[in-house]
Amino acid sequence: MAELEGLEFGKSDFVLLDEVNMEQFMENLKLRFEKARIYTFIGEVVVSVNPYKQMDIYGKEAIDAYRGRELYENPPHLYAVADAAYKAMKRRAKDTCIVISGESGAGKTEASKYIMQYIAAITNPSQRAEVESVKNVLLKSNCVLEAFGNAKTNRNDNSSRFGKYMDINFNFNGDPTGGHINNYLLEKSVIYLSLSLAVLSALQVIGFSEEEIDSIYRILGTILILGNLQFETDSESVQVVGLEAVSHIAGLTTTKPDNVTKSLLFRTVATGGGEVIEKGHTEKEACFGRDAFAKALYERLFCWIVARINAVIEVKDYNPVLHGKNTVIGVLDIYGFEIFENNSFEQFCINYCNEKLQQLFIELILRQEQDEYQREGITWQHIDYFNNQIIVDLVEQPHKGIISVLDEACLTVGKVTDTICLESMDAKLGQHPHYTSRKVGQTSNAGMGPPTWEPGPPTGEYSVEGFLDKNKDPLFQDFKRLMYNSSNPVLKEMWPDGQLSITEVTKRPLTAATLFKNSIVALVDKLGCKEPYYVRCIKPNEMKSPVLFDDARCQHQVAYLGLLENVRVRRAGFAYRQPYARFLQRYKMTCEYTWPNHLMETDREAVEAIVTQHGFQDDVAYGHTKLFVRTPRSLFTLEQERAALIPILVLFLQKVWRGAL
Ligand code: AOV
Ligand code: MG
Repeated sequence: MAELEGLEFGKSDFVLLDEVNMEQFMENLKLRFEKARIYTFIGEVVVSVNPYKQMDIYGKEAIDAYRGRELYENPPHLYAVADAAYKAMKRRAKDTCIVISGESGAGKTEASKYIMQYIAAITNPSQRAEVESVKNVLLKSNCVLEAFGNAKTNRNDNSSRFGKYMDINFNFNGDPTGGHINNYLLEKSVIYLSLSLAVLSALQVIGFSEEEIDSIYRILGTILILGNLQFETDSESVQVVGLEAVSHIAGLTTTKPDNVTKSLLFRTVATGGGEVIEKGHTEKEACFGRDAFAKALYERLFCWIVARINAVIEVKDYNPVLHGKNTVIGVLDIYGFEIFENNSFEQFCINYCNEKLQQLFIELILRQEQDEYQREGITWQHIDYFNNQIIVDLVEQPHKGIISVLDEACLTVGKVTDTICLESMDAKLGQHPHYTSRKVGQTSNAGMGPPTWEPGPPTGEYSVEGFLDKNKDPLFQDFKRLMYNSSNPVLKEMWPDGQLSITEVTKRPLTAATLFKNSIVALVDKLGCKEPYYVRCIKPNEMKSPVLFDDARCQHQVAYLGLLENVRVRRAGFAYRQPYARFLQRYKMTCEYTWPNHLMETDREAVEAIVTQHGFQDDVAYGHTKLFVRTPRSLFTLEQERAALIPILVLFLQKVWRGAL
């Protein structure tokens, strides 16, 4: 618990509040924000409030202050968490992850960048060239992904429209040897973008070839032209307005103009009798096809870029026997919870993802903690918290969750409209305490989120208009084939499914919602088996103002992030725990009764001897199999003593060894 700063800056760890209640929590949070102390601990969790101004707390000097230090030795900072995760990885060979959460504009992406910079700065002290190049690619990849995947929204000028989970692999030296990026792309709304010189140079550093970069420009050009392409209906048939657009697209994608026109105006369909025919689009269908094509071009480009970066940073030739255990730190920066005036399928998915991550937080920090105390027979008062599993279930339960109803509607043959789909949701979910729906004018809305539970996450209201289309794969096979037949190998590589003939594609692909759900479930599994570190970001106001602390908005976030419960659990709990044998192994040298071996009946008694000799018996509890230590400070003393003893022991052992020779 950091106590290094004066109290005029508020308490640097919420665990130190006189009383744990919302009022005191908010008072402290506000005071610290006003005093430009944007970070505060809850034990090992960092709460961050977006300062909306440049802070002089990053950079080399600060990094040096945090490097290798214990969490409670310095004021709260992202660097402290990054260092804790790094130390756990290096000292205890643990896979760790840093999960950054908070709503849109709360500062997640900025935090993830500071964390990456910290890790880059503290590793590879010997400047080995191959490690430097891995670090370089990891850092540069961010710039590229942001250029392609961020956009201005109402809530954030630089909003991530994709989620990013980056694993960084480390060798036994603690130096990065590679990594892997998982992207959770969602909003395929095309960002018309022009590549800055910085992005171009980043692409080159990562190792994109001239041909690949040229192809990226060509695809972006194609997307731009598609955005302006119009159709007209004369007499019976639909035409493209202005033929130069078509030849332009054909030129950029190295395809034949006739084939471009054909894909824009017709679709190939297989009849019931197995016959393959070409069916002309209506003007509306042609527009729909064009937009789906542009979005798919963008999506495939993005995924291809990620795959390309992964190929560069993938750990190659790692031999665990030669190189020791390969450990991982994962950094998760995902799109934050967002509610706009009008919320659609994308918001629904984004918010579902955030519910899942909140669930993981509850699971790991709150529930596991309580369960463990119970298991170990340690007296402790149970803490109530809102478990959002019920909301997660509402979305993802097989057969009766929202996604399942949606999928069913998408698979139904015949005309199913968004409204009909909503009706079947009503039928299945009408009784659910967190589900309501209503009709507003022409469109229908389904609400998700607790109407009665206060405080709770914001109630999400989603317009079902467009849900079905967005959930289906809306791209006609003709476009895929067109791209697959391009003589540009880069483009062709992005469309392997274009080689399928129309009769081969009858198998229903998984829907967008199910694919998304599967990827988030896989993500949560991945995070769940690592030692988690959390950064909880709070957005102080809606104006992007550096001086405004909107009490109500902040309190709302504190509530739905479960921060108060987090403090309670932490306060009631113990910062550190270890099985007796492991504790003994590490610290037996610090006590005369346990070194080199103890003569007690049990390991537990031996551990008691160490604890008593160091005088922190009031700060611990003895579980069935583990020792629990309340404050890290006690442990710090032990660590220091151990560190001081090691060189002496080594010297001693060397002498013994030489003597034996
Ligand atoms: P987000 O990642 O949480 O939103 P960002 O990290 O993009 O939010 O932060 C939004 C903006 O807040 C940034 O562009 C900065 O102007 C400012 N900001 C955030 N953190 C800091 C900081 N530590 N110091 C200075 N300015 C900061 V979204 O991606 O929308 O969920 O999908
Ligand atoms: Mg972001």
